[in-house]
Amino acid sequence: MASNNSSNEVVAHRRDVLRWVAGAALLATGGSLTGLARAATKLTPDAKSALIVVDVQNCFMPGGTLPVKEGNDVVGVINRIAPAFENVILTQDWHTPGHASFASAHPGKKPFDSTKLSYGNQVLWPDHCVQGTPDADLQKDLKIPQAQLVIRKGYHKNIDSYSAFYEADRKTATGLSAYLKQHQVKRVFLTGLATDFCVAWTAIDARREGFETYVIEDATRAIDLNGSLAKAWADMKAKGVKRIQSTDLAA
Ligand code: VGL
Ligand code: ZN
Repeated sequence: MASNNSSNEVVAHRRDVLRWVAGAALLATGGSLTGLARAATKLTPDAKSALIVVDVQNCFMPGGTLPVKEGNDVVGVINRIAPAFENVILTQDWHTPGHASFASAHPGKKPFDSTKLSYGNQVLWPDHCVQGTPDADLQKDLKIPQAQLVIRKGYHKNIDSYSAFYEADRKTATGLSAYLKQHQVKRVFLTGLATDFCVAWTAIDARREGFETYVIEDATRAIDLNGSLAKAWADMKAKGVKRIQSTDLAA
């Protein structure tokens, strides 16, 4: 029957159109099916997710004592995504005067040299983020009123702590893992400074503690000392850390 035929044709045509749209979408993502899935599914932070904002402090801003290139650029990105998170943790690098990670505490050493401390190799930094100084304050434009915990680290004079979970002796826990677990957090999203030191070490320890771990790349900036950034991404990847962009979030 004519009417049947034409409606069959419409169905067939619609199917072709759908096939064409799927093909075009696949082409647009460079032929990658995972790209297609990524375009379709955004990550939605839930009650089991926490945003961790690492060391967004004056010391790491241009003009601070250990400036990270474009360090101030993370603030806007973090402010934009933070409202999507019910759980937000901030960290602060919080060193004693004369801290063991400071080159000034090691006669004959200069900033960015290395030395051996009791727990292993230590990069030596300019004096930075000293407890109670304006340099150690959180960057003033960071707007995350719901942040529930500020975790300070690096306050033991003879031990550094890049990670927000374990100090550099790899044994002394900060308590962050237990805190997150008691709040039923399963998934952490990392932002802040610096990608290749405090963010990377925190990400790798988050995996060690069993958290699903994402680093939001455009919400971080790196120091990149002797190839440290490429090495950090490779180490994070090897531990199952997922590298995403802020646009991958439904935020
Ligand atoms: C950091 C070097 C020294 C960081 C802290 O926040 O990545 N880097 N202290
Ligand atoms: Zn430090």
